[in-house]
Amino acid sequence: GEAVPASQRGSWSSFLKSIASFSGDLSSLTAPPFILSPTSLTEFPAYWCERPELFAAIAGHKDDEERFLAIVKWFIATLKGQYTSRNESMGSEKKPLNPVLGELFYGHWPDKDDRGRTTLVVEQVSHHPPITAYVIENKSKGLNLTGHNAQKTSFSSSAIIVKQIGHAILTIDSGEGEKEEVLITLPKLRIDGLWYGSPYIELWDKTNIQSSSGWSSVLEYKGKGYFSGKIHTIKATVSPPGSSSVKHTIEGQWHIQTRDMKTGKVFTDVTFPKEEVTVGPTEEMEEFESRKLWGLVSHGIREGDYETASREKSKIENDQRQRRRDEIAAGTTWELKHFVKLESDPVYERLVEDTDITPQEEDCYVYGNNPPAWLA
Ligand code: 0T9
Repeated sequence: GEAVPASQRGSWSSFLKSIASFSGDLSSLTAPPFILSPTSLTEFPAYWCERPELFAAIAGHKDDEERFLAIVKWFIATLKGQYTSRNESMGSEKKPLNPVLGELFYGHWPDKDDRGRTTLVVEQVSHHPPITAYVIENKSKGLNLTGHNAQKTSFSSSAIIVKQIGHAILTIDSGEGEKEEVLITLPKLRIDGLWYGSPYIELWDKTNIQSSSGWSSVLEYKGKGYFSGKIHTIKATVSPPGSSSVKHTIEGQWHIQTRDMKTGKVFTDVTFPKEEVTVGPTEEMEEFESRKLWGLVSHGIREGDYETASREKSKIENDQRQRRRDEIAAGTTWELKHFVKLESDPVYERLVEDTDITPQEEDCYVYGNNPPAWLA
């Protein structure tokens, strides 16, 4: 492959062979150095808020329909960061660091232009299988996004197929009357470009956004060769309460622009820079905060010092194995810091009633509200 350094071709092809003969948790497979990312998966939930003004804008509408359109707009605008930003910053999709149980990631987006301050709390709530839980809050606007993420991977001819397990619930508290609750399901992914050593993501299938106000949207994803022949294509339809009739249709490419098909007006435009999350200094972090925990590994990967990276990674993994052994010996289990596990999410159950959205199949996590000191 072209993007694979000559010295790593052998290990890349054996990595691909192991992917092909394997399904389940890819995160545990050892990959050649050139494809390693210095960033842990616990940082990924920040992608939900890299357009903080669009998130805040959701709270700015009294009308149910207008507010719902603001939700769809914010959601579509997050896709570019979620699914193409590694290609932009590192040249291709890379294999993220596999978080340890209890790994934490904290950050915020400062208040600016009346948008309010938005905070992020992430915790790795399971290691096998990897599950990441997060909460993003803008208290001054009454917004809370709580979600969790896991993946089921399989291999099909030349691509990795990723089914995302998990969902997000957006709660909007206007301070008057009942809170609005909105379920967001997650798209499926296809990772192509593997043979050349330059993986990239395409989205497929769909996302449902279902609000307790009754407004709903189905967002369909297609890649090259489907409805427009273009990459990263999206078509969203928005329907009023109690009806499957379509009131709005939005079409375009999620990494560039989409338009409202009725008015012809631009609906989302992500061709200007996003705002990365602000994170405190690493020196002040606790042991399990992602950038502190992986500091030496990430540094090694960034500097091309893979010997140090792999030595430091082994140290972390051995420490984890020892902790699990100690827990078994002591008859204890790891205690989560911020999240509580539920077998089923009552909000999900309620919102999918009378819809054709798949019933919840996985455990879920709710915020236990034990905020880190800096956030309180
Ligand atoms: C939630 C997102 C998710 C996490 C990543 C599949 C993937 C792990 C999960 C779904 C975020 O909101 C959005 C974006 C990217 C997804 C990752 C892309 C990826 O390749 C990894 C998997 C586990 C791999 O590392 C596969 C091997 C690698 C060599 C291909 C680059």
